[in-house]
Amino acid sequence: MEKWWKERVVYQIYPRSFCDSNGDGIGDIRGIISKLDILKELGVGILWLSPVYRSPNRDNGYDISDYYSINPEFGTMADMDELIEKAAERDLKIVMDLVINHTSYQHEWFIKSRVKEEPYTDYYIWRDKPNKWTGFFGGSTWTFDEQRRQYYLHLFDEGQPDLNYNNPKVLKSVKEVMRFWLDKGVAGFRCDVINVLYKSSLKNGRPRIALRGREYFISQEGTFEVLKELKRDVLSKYDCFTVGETVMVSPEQAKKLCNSGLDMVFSFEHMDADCFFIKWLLRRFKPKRLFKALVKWQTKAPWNAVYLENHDQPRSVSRFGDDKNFHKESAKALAVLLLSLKGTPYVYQGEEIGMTNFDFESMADIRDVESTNVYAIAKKLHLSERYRWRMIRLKSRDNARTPMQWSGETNAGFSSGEPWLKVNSNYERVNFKDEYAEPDSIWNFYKRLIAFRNGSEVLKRGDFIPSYTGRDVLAFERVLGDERLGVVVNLSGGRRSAPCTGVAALSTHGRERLDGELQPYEAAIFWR
Ligand code: ISL
Ligand code: CA
Repeated sequence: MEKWWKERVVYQIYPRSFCDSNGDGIGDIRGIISKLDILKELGVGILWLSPVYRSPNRDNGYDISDYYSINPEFGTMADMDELIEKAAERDLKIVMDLVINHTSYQHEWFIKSRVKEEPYTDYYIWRDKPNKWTGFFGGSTWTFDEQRRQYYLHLFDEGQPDLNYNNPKVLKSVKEVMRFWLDKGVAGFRCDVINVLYKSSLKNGRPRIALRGREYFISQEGTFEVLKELKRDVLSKYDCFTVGETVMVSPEQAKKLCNSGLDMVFSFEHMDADCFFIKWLLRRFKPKRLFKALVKWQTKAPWNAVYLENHDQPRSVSRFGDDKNFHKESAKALAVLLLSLKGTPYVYQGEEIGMTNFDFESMADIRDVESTNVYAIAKKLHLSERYRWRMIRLKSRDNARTPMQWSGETNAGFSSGEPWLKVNSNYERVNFKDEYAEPDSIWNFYKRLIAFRNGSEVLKRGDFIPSYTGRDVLAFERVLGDERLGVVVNLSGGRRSAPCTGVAALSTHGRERLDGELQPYEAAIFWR
């Protein structure tokens, strides 16, 4: 028997945009509870919730002001307990987002740190003078605090001060937080930006276009030590798992992070298939770049967290598929890719019904702090209005955050009130209710694929063996003992041939045999 977290498919919920039970326009925990049966039917086995803790929402919950309470917008601790219980009744495990690189500036620790109240004086990183580092959302990583008359470090928004991992008291507090949630019965953590925790120096570092200073905060020795300690003192005492979100790691570093206590990591190399190194430097998407990065990680990392979408990334069908001419086909082809690679697959809410990027027309509709910051910086750099909007339209994180489209009714069935972020106007065409009813839909294809995977030892555990990486086509095998499954994916709007013949187990085009010829965006899993 493999570990359960290697065998199950994960479903990521962005609670704010999932389902609103009380009409205030904000998704909530009771909304999630109301959808558990549908998620069970889809076949997923683990639910990862983006942060639901108390937060002033500068970064939609990734700025936590109290790790021990639920944001009232989302419900109460009693609702959370009920969610964990009702999920368990259906054998669904709940995974929490653990954001411990930083807290909110409204966290009690920070408020006390500002006035040097012990033991919080050194919970954060304070300096009399800022260095030249630049942060994830652009601009300086330092903000002056009037009360303390010093600058504090924040790799993200100024509302997200970084914790000081040179202070053992910080780690002690973090361990308490983790135990609290594990004792409640959650099954693990998705660890936010986990490889930047430890800052080994505050020297300027060499000049760079993005993330100056990173040689002192990415994957530093101190971070590995922190992870080992968390594993030893907390994680190893529970039947749980961790997936680390890691920025700029190589497969070798991923291995090291896993040896230090994480069970798997989200890497980002395949997310560069449509940009140069940072997401804002746009270039045209090329399937081959995506395939190459995936194959590299498949063959080099110990165990992958496989994903094509999350709450920070544009929608995959708009980005790697064709949401205009081949919406259904390309969404299904991407599903085959996601669910047949080796590793634990992560489906992001809405991906299973082919939700697309937003159709907003101006910054007035944008809510994401990263987008507004970057847009302002681009303006200062005198980039044209047109280019700036193109950047936002293609890459804004709000693309993935528009409300879940449950039906063709008012507000896509997400809420009876005005949603916090505009619904995509294609909801009458793209929505769960219709997808559920239509046997040949994307949702039903996901359901069949997940069921197939859940019942297939070779897909869950088999080796990954690449067989063909073309410009638009990827083919590989999964092998376990003498069982062999072939997988082929065409990510182009043209007909392609590829070395694949066999009997189809699952096909995007309802095909029974593979004969080496593929239709636009055709993909299949087949027996060789
Ligand atoms: O969003 C990104 C690219 O679009 C990344 O730079 C992202 O900010 C980075 O991967 C870290 O993401 C995580 O931590 C952030 C939070 O805003 C993100 O939502 C979260 O996934 C700070 O907590
Ligand atoms: Ca609500």
